[in-house]
Amino acid sequence: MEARPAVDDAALGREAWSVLDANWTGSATVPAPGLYPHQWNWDSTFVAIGLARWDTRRAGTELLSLLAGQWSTGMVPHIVFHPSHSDAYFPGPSVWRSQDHPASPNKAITSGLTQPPLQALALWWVWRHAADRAEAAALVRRLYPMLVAQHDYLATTRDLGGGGLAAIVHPWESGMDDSPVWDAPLGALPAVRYAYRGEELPDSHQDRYIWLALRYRDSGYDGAYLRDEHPFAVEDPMFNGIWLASCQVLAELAPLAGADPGPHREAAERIRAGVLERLWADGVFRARDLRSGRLSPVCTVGGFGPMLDPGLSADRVEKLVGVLESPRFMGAAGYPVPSCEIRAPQFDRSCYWRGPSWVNTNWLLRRALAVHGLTGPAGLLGAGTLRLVRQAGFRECFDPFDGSGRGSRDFSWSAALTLDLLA
Ligand code: 9WN
Repeated sequence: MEARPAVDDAALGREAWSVLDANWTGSATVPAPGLYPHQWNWDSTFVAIGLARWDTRRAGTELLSLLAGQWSTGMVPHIVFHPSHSDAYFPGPSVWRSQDHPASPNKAITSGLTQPPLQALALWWVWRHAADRAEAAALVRRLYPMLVAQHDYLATTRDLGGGGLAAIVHPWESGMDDSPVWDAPLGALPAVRYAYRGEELPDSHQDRYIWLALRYRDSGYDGAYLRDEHPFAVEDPMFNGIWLASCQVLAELAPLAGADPGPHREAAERIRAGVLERLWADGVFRARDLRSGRLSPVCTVGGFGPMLDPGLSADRVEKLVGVLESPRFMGAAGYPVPSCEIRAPQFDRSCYWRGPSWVNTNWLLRRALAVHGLTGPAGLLGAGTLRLVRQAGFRECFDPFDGSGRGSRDFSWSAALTLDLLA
């Protein structure tokens, strides 16, 4: 593995700030230089979490610039495009055509999909840790109605299964693009091939990603189409676990905005009932494919998402922690937390969401453990994550056995969440 000279906490913190400053556009932080030149939804939100203790204003600007891309339906897009780099990432604005849709914002060009609804949790994190309390309270008042609209959108347009959960309609919406969880639903789609490549190549998942995005776009980003026709609809435990945690903190924030916390508590109860009834099987949470009715046979880091819920019962938490600490995940890895269970045939230590460890999911799991008072395991997870970035730098993801870096360098959420872990 690549070795770096040992860095102490102060030097690591300085390096993290310089990555964040280099990736800052003036109103948002791009995920990484080059490969991802636009604002991504959960990337930006993790950056706001990392900034929360240090710079209230910048964390707020990050969230506000993302929410400037919110559609009038309440949907918060997975990408807000930087206008001057529009051709630098495929699929770009010409594929999504957001400007042609009446619900899209006037002043931002966006994708038509969303990503995990982490914004309320980030806002709460900012409010809880803010050095500048007045600034944080003003931010809460400003963002609260936008987050209510986002949650209403999920509870209505995205409850495609009728069981109180939000369905994702594209793997990109999970944030875990190539997770083996999507293999079965993607495999059930017709074979497609795209002329955009200008050459005859075998059908790939990438073709199916584009095909799904175009079908949804060509429906006019229509909710009834999603319910009745769209061939990809999955209830994902991480997406819904994040939503549940966001509902709970929105209940805490509501009084600051002069609003009633009751509806957020009720929403959290509905989602909790939904994940338990629909996604719990064999001692873990699994994604439900609404089109086939099947639960995913493969267990991934996403299956721990509902542990972010402080209301999850102690016996379920115990079972989940048992799986997390077993050789299926952390027990056989040198570094936390493999994105796919190690014993699964699909596990691949070097391929994005099919095996490598990620700083953002480590942060979420550390938070989930802390929420349940498991400070010992939470501390170990935080320390293991810091070991990764100390040794390999702020990489996009890491080999879970030897800790070597994978994917992009100078990756923003790896840097930002390091600042939080160092606190
Ligand atoms: C598609 C930006 C994004 C992250 C996702 C990660 C990857 C995009 C891609 O990069 O997804 O949205 O091009 O593969 O999987 O989590 O938000 O960093």
